[in-house]
Amino acid sequence: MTATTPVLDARLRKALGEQTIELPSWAFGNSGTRFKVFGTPGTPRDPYEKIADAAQVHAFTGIAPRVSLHVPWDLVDDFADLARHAKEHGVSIGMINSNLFQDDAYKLGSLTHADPAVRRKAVAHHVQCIDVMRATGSKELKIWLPDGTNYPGQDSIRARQDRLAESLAAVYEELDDDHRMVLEYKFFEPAFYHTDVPDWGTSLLHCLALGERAKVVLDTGHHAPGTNIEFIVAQLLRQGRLGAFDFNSRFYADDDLMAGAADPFQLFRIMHEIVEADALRPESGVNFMLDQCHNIEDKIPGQIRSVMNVQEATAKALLVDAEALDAAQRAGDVLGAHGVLMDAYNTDVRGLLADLRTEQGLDPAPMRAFAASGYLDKIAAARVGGTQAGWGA
Ligand code: LRH
Ligand code: MN
Repeated sequence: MTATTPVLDARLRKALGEQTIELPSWAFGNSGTRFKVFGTPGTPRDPYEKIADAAQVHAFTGIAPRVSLHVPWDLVDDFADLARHAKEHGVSIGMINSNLFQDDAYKLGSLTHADPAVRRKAVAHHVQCIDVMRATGSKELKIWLPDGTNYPGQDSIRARQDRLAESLAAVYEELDDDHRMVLEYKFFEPAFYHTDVPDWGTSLLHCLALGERAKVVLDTGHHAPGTNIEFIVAQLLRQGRLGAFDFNSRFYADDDLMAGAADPFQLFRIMHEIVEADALRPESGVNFMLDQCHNIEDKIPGQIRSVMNVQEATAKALLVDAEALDAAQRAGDVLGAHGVLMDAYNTDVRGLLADLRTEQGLDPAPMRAFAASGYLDKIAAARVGGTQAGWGA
């Protein structure tokens, strides 16, 4: 196929126009590794400043209208006021993340702990998160468990699953009828022998046991190297149980680098499965979120770049000639079928997206426009004193 300049037709305009990507509040705070957490001039000191920075990403990309909060990192006295602040900045509150990985009580487990009192504490933490959902208008509770063991024999794998199922049911019970719960899996870390929700199958089994409003979160950094993530996407979509993505990228482990930076082809393959299953539509119920840490790069431009990477992968996936692909696949034309996909992947969509932004009244080049806005200098000058936000580990 000869390289042609893709046209922003009605189908693309609609699909790209209604795409939204949710941003993690914690990406705007300081983060790092066990070796070092670097501070940055202007880093937010509270959730209000985090949301103001997230709103910048939406202002320059037009597709990031929600901010996901993390409890207790984003605790405030008045969550309704925080939601009002978000609205004033043109965004809304998205998923509420619980935190079971920083409390001493959870050293040997939280929802899986052998001690019923510890499990009740962990369930109560989710009741607190559900109250935050009610106060902010959020409809989604996002749960990731660090729970696991470091040595064989340390605890009963089976008993922990039974305790987990019971605890999750107690949390699910607390949800309002219009609330959803999404359960995230991760194959290791901080536990190094077994993890209680290590893979999509385990998360799916617990979600099926809980009910219709429990779905799986797929964090792209939470798989063993070599895992075919788009296969998992296709399978979860077939079950109607893909609730959300935590997009990021990695070269080795849970590196939490910018989505599409380490492996743009993988992000494209994932979005191809989304488009092929017609799951890009907002009604599909799949929440596309970023879950990243900008340890050394500026955080707001890092989020803008990441949103653009997801948008570019989506535009390329929308350019796949579905008819030609289907025909080649049915004909067993291996190279033909592969070629159809690669033609879309190798298509430069930056011009098409620039046109879309211009039509939306946005600057066609968000990174350049944000840099020219002087916002980073403004916050560096204004945010002096206080404690910069971080993971507070
Ligand atoms: C766990 C995780 C989870 C969040 C945390 C910030 O690794 O991906 O989604 O709670 O990062
Ligand atoms: Mn995650």
